[in-house]
Amino acid sequence: MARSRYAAAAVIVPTAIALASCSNTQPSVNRRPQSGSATASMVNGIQQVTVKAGDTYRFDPSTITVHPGKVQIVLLNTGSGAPHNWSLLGLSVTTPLAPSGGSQAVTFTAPGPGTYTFVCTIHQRQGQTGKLVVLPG
Ligand SMILES: [Cu+2]
Repeated sequence: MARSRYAAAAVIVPTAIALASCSNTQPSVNRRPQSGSATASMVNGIQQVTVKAGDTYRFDPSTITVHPGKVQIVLLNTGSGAPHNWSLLGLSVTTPLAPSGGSQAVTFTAPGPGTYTFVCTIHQRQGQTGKLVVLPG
């Protein structure tokens, strides 16, 4: 038992040093981890995913997997502060800003197979980003 705990600590220490070395240039909010992944579920023939965003400036889930076809993203703002939106970078797919406690949605046709970045356009610099994975076929 003690032996395995020691081994785990040895693995963690170099990571902590690496994170500390870049902390001078990044505000602490940027080091919050991304979390969660989801595969869209079919609702009335449209793949639907609900994404939460709150006061931590993170999307949950931050990785969304869809198949080709129509996709609807429903953004819930679970925070008590800033509004958020959900925007697929490089494509004209953006929800309106959802205020604290509110929700907004956008429906679009999935782009070709690949991995795309989505952001909150007003908190992108604070790391409010995620990945949309479009599967082939
Ligand atoms: Cu935001």
